[in-house]
Amino acid sequence: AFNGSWKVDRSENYEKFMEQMGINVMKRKLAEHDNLKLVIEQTGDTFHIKESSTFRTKDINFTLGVPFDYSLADGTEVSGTWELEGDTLKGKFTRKDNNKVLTTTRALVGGELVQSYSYEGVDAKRIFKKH
Ligand code: MYR
Repeated sequence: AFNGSWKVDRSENYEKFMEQMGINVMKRKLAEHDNLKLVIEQTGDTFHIKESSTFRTKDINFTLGVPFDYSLADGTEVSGTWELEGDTLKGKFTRKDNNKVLTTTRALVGGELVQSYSYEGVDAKRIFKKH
């Protein structure tokens, strides 16, 4: 059900979240208009995601419950796992530079893909539309 091509439509509190992540103001301004697009292809427990934005394009492959490494668009490296709980994907990732945890979820809400992010007490959302 996550399958498809998703384009970010709007964000909530994302600027504050990035600030909490330690991203400088210039990068935050750019990141607010990153035109993030995710092409998600799920086959059983395995996901292939093509991420593209004004920053980069990236191919991501992971299997539910199996840890993997990922680098954020600003270069921050994390390692963690996605799991499926009911219809919600739940991700828990640990930053390699400071060992702090970033949690994230993906869920379909009214035909939109809602991704939530949480880091050190600050929550944000990005909402994607199918296209
Ligand atoms: C994926 O499934 O797309 C790859 C794994 C995602 C890991 C967590 C993503 C958090 C992204 C936060 C961006 C914040 C910029 C500071």
